[in-house]
Amino acid sequence: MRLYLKPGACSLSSRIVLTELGATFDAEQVDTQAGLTETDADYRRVNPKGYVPALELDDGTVLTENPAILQFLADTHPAAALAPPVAILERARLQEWLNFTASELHKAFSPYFRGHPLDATEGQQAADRLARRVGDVAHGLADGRSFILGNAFTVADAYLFVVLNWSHAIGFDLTRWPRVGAYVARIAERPSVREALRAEGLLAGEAAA
Ligand SMILES: N[C@@H](CCC(=O)N[C@@H](CS)C(=O)NCC(=O)O)C(=O)O
Repeated sequence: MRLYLKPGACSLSSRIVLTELGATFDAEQVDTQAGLTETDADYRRVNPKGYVPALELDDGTVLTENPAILQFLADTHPAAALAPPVAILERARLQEWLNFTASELHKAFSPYFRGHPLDATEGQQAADRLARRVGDVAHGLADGRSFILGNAFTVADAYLFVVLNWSHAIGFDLTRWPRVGAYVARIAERPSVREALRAEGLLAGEAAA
């Protein structure tokens, strides 16, 4: 398998899951602006949508969209139990959190990554929207659970962690939501997460592997 990624981007969640699974994979960085991979391949031929992640399977098939990739990895490695079985409510819960993370939380960060500073009004609107969505995560963790579905780490935690962790990059303070801050810190300590962060040069004080 080959994972197309940008360091620290949402593709990191796929890397965390591949690492958690102990899967063998190649990692290829993409310059999405230039549309080129680090081996100078035309990325649009891999993923015409132009963004990461994309997962290329050994037969050349390409799968895109974070929630699809994460569930595919979990479902093809059932022994790792990174997703509840299909057709039970817990699986729908997993999808509920994956969809929320992709379409609500992830997109609430988008204004901060547009490449130009936000003016005061835009900044306030973006902060309010993001606070609302982080509050939704706090609500999901309100019963003191360790992971977003309960007591076990799932692919939803990999994606939720990666997106919430952008708070540090944009200077968005999570202390208003102590359970969310503790959740991010807890997931960050997981060996697979540390290994994936290290591989992308994101472990404080350490260079990229
Ligand atoms: N709907 C896509 C969104 C993926 C996405 O937003 N990828 C971002 C990085 S997190 C990206 O590649 N953006 C283009 C860029 O940064 O130039 C998914 O869920 O996989």
